[in-house]
Amino acid sequence: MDGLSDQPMPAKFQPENVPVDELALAEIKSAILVKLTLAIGKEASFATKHDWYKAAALALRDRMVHRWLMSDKESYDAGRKRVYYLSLEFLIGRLFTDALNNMGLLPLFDAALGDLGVGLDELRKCEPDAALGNGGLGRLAACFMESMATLAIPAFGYGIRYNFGLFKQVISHGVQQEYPDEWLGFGNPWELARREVTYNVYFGGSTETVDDGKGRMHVVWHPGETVEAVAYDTPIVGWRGQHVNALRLWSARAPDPLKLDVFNTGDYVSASAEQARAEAICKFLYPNDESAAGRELRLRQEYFFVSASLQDLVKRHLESDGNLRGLANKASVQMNDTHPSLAIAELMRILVDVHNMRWDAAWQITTATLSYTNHTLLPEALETWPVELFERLLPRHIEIIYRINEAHLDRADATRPGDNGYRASVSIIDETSGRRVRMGNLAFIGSHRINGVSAMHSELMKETVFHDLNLLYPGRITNKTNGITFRRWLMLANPKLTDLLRATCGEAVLDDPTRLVKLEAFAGDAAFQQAFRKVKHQNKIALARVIGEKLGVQADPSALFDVQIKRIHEYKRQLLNIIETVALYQAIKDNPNADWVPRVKIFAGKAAASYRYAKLIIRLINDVATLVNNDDSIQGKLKVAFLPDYNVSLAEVIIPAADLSEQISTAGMEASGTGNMKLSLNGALTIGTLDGANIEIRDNVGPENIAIFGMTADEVVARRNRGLDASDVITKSPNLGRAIYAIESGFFSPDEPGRFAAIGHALRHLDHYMVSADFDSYYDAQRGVDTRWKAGSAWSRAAILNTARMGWFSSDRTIREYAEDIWHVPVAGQLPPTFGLQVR
Ligand code: B1N
Repeated sequence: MDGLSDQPMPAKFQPENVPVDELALAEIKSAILVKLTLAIGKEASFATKHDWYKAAALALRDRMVHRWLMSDKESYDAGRKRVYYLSLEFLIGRLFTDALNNMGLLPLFDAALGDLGVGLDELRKCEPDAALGNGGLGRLAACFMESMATLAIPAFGYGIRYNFGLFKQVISHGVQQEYPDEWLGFGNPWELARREVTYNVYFGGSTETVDDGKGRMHVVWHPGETVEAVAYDTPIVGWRGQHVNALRLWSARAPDPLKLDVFNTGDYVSASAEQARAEAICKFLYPNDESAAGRELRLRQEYFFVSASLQDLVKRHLESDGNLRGLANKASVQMNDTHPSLAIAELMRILVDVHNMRWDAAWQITTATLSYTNHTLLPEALETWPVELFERLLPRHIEIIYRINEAHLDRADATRPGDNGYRASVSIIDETSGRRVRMGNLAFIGSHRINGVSAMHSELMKETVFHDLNLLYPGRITNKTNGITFRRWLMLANPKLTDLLRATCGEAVLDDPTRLVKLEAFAGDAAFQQAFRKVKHQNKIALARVIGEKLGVQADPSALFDVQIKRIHEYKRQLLNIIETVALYQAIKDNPNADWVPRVKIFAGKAAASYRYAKLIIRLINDVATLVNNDDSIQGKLKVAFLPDYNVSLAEVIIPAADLSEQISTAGMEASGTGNMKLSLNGALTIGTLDGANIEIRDNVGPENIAIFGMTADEVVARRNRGLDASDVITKSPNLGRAIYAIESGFFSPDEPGRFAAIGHALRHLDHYMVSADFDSYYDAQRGVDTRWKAGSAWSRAAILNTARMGWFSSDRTIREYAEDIWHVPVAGQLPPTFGLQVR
């Protein structure tokens, strides 16, 4: 790459460079000081950074709450339809600068805090990440919340207020260790406890059929256990602060938290046993990503939040509309994967058992109200529950599910009389190994729309998991390709690039990302390329500092930063990446004075605590790192960094600094991916397979600006069907053979030579994820990347074109599509002209 000029960069990101208004500044300073004194109870001279953060957050929250109440009143007065996004995961990260930015208050708070002698950036770091999610599915829910507020859709997010979020990852001698994430330890300034918004959620017991005296039979549920759900609301403000929605998270408590009579006998543990049992429901987030938890507590979590959320929305509807017949016109419920799919049975129970509605009418309302997003085709992630567990925990719901299934199977029989195979495959009950409830089939049958999350994934849904159901209910499956919020993943994460984009595309690019295409005209411009490279370089210096601090590894910011950041999973193939690293290391050692492109291989991601093979892959990456980083003979041309405890905040530092984005899943297995979008938007080139949204990224950025390699999804299926031994490809590939041999023979683990024997065995004999089979194609694609990197200007051009052509991947676009095709709600711009606050 050619030299970087020293021309000064624009200062910190300031929306529209508004000059700071002195009066407003004084008001903010005083608001922060008032919070510090009256809400925190501290004098400025004794306040810690954390006290200042909380005071500033509370001052900001006040300003959000005003808009929130106005948004609420407006939606209520206009009788607008509401969207309810039900999700067991919301991977939010930090909210402070996100909310400041959307409220247009970033410059003002920055100045105010500066005057008060505390730096905004220091305070920002005091906020713990809200990690109420595992990965892409949870982060998508957070991006969607922000986009729904931006588009002024009256919406609630519903989920669980876990006391412990996703575990903290510590790497000790290369090994992942998990520690509890006490994110609420110092309180949470964003949330408002709504003790008055409490619902009873019931479990267990039995059902009874009674005559209602008017000749109709009626089922009564006599539950065995009651848990209370208490609401905690977090305001989510949209871009430009026009609209604020609530993220409503439920906390569990026992109706009788302390049995005083038992306590008085001296049995203190039994006295609060009920409370402990209730609280277990919201104790922690299941740390599994793409695998069904299968535990009773998980089913309790699912029913708990579904029941509380539906009771809440039904109550809201009744308060304004009086009866439930028009529910589907006023409420749309989106189920984020099958985790909330009990909503189908629960809404039927509420309509039929509680509100005496006729079954058919209730069913029509239920399917018109609910819709379901599928996020994975992996068999291990498709939820099923033993019928026996259902009978014990949710005796009424299993009856309802049977009745739904009866009508559904009648329909199947009518279309394919006598076809028992078809009947068995579409049934909600799986009878193949014990009787189990298939939540995916339940979710499908109870929804008017079922969507996949990328074009390819939605097509595969029709061909695989939902093939037979799609025949029975044609037209229900639709695609909604994922998106990301540009406010967080461009403006906040990459203020320097944002400034450059504003200067080049105009201020309007902040409101309309399709204007990024204006960059195309500058893609070949030497001066612009230099400015673009300078931004990237500065971001790389910042990341190199983090790598140095956390790992003691020196990363040269002028090297190619090659990034793979995501959950550790076999199908995501971090193993392919690290084997290529080993092969490259061996090639450099063979010929250390050749013209190698210096690379830093950066990895980050967590493995589920129980996923042993994924943890072994982490160990391998770290063992390879130790050896490679300390081998002077390669003259620093290759470095390997595994950054611990990957989370939203770390992603915000890594993504703007990436040159190369690794999106290398086995084709057909990654439903969409969203990290791929964040990296490309920030000017990284993608090396990737034809999988998930990579295909649509290629279609947008152009095939010449992305490095595609490997087998297609069809070829993967074909090869699997032929049998899985990989010896054919290994024999043909000396690079691969040598790399595998080094790993399995203990070259990277001399203290325990057999440590990676299982990996060697899997690569040679099973290769289910096609790591061996795709290796040569990947290795060649990487050498193509090297060649392009050496031609500096061509690289910059491709990077600029990536940024220029990613506008379509804004989650605002995704949410517009949901609003139009699934929810049938208007969005900002389609609302009556009187709508909206006059903010500026
Ligand atoms: O959902 C993301 C996609 O971009 C990813 O490709 C996909 O892998 C991810 C069970 C999951 N699918 N399934 C899960 C998470 C937790 C759990 O308990 C499954 N996550 C995805 C957003 O669409």
